Amino acid sequence: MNLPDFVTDNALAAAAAVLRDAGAVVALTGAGVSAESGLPTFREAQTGLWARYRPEDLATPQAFQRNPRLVWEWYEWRRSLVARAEPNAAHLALARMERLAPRFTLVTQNVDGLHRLAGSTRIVELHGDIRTTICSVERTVVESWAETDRVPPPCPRCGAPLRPAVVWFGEALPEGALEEAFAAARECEVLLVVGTSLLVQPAASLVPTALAAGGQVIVVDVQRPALPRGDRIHVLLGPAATVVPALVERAWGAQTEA
Ligand code: BV8
Repeated sequence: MNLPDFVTDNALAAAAAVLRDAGAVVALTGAGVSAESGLPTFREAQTGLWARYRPEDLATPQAFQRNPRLVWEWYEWRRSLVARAEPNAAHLALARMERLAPRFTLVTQNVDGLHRLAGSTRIVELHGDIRTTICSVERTVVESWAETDRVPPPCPRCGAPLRPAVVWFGEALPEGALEEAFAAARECEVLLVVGTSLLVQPAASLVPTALAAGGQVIVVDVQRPALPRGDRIHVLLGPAATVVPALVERAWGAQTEA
């Protein structure tokens, strides 16, 4: 597998050895793991009519309160991109890793559902799921609603505006998910960080949590995220869909999966 220029064979071999010897592995993914599935990352400038908006300004309860139609239409646009997206080789390699590592937890900040489509099962979704719609008041899932020219459509039960089942900035993460993610990070020998700028909290704190517990951190990204240097931090610079499969291949070769 031809590696990107920035990933030396030694760096890959060292990271693969750490991964193969680990009893418990946690993977933390961000928008970068879905970039090669054609989904724009959060920090990339958005395209077309959304170019003039910053995601952080739209993904908030205040934005929804102020302009529910604009926020709903932004999510409809993103849902249309997600509906056309397929898992890429990085998603598939992470699903294979779940079957090869003795203990594995995938913690994702993404809301696109591509890890599940790739076959991962032990998934902690920190920021929800863009494909699911909830009532903005009752917070219960709404599977379908009557045709209407009202945007956002009203909840069929209480009439409140519908919204996507994602965690907005300023909203609490799902209790159970947060606890499960931090417990896994405290117990893992290796935290594999793929495609996240580590700018969003509290997800980004999983990295210092794993390091404080004595774990090793392997980072796969096209640029080095904000991280201290240290001998327990391995950085593999390159696109996830190339580097993650190479890492799994190097660690476990053609070993059949459990
Ligand atoms: C909360 C869903 C409290 C919506 C998202 C300290 C502690 C606690 C909170 C805070 C804190 N400091 C600040 C906060 C507030 C805030 C926050 O973090 N703000 C930031 C902007 C500073 N956090 C919150 O509000 C959180 N809530 O803490 O609540 C609370 C408690 C009790 C009661 C009430 C409140 C909620 C945060 C969740 C926000 N929702 N998503 C939606 O999607 O619309 S987060 C959103 O941004 C995404 O889901 C994603 O998780 C995140 C973007 O991060 P990344 O995934 O990393 O994406 P990004 O574009 O940044 O980076 C892409 C990376 O990929 C880059 O590194 C790039 O180089 C790389 N890349 C690109 N291409 C490739 C690649 N890598 C590999 N291969 C490639 N091909």
